[in-house]
Amino acid sequence: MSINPASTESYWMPFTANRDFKKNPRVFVRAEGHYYYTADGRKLYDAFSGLWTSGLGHCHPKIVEAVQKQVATLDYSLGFQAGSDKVFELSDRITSMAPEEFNKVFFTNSGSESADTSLKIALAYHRARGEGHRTRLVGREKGYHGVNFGGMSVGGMSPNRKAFGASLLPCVDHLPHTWNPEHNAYSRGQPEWGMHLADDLERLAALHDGGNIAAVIVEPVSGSAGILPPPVGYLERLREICDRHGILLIFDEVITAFGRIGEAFGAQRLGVTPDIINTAKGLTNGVIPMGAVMVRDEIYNAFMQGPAEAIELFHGYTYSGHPVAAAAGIAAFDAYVEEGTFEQSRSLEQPFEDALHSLADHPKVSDVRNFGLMGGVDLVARTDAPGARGLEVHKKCFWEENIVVRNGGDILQFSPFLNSRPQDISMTFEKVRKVLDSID
Ligand code: PXG
Repeated sequence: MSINPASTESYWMPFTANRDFKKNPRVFVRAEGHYYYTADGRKLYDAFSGLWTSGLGHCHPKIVEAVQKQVATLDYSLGFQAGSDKVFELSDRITSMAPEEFNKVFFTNSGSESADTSLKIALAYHRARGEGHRTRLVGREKGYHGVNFGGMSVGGMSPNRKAFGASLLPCVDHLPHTWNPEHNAYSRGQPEWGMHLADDLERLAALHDGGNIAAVIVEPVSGSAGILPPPVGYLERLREICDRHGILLIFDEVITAFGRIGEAFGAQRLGVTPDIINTAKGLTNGVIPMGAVMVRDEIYNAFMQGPAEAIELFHGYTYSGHPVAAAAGIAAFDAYVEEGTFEQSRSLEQPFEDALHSLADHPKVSDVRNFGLMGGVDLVARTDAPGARGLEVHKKCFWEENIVVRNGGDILQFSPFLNSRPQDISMTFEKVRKVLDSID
């Protein structure tokens, strides 16, 4: 078994308080099912299922076997002007579960790459149809679409943007976010209030002449910003406005796809069909990095013109459709279907909602929100130390309660396994309450 690293100094950790972390590193050496293990033999319950990634649990035997077999059979395959058998198979598996208009998939390696790929496809699609003047992109405040330049520009989480302000894409607008504690605090599921906020897109269409906007990108349920479910009627309204002005609607389903909200895709659960769907994370159950962008047939078809020997889209990654990732994806899909994972996820929604909202009366809690198996708990921030209380909860949960709870600043995020045991869901919130009681 590996041991704790002798030094943690050389590694510049992502989205981490490096100096604080390195004083007392939290390092995993193994995972199995719903648990992580540390080098000193501690076993921790994972209340975040990886990073929204691993809904089936860690080291799922079928996925492990498929990856082991694939890496020894075809470790890498040229992906440009050639492809592996596995990527074609995975592509069919994804489209077979998608809304019926979606029959084409472009592979990436992450959610960030899916975001930038979708924006590029939207711009190039309009150009291919002779509407190259559609150059504007619309995101939303509090939106998260990864960390590359496109996704960062349409994203709306200010800490992720502020150091790079001068280099953000031009021609980007943001819709207002939908969280307003005066009107929709402590909502269970979709809040009743807030549909009208979608009308801001109509305002932007008037401002820019609707004909100049290429696409709007939103997470059907905002994740990173703290779980903001769409108000009732909001996504429908966005869809209507997009249709009226010929704007493409992109759903960033990096979190919401593959059972997290009880269906293969959030679009199906929420009953609104976009034009492009971005995925990653659960596509391979987090085992191998991979993302996928699905488009409606008419988008793909718009590119299929000119000489058949000409490349239609000058975009792609060395690892697009990597065979080992594709094998992991196929095995994940097998498991989702054979184990009835999406139905199981749905059956856990009510116990999860009840357990999550049991924290609502805690004096250190200022809001609680949920949709599907996504939950957010806002903590009251300490004066002059925003984020400190959230990080302390994460650390105390890790060291004292043996559970992994994610904090984004002072917001605690919960992403239970899609096949959780109900008693582990209750245990999670009992432990979090205990930690909240024990800190200032
Ligand atoms: N879009 C969405 C909706 C995401 O949630 C990305 C894009 C970027 O994916 P990659 O694979 O490039 O990281 C994400 C990622 C959190 C948290 O605490 C969530 C993400 C990343 C970091 C933190 O909720 N999601």
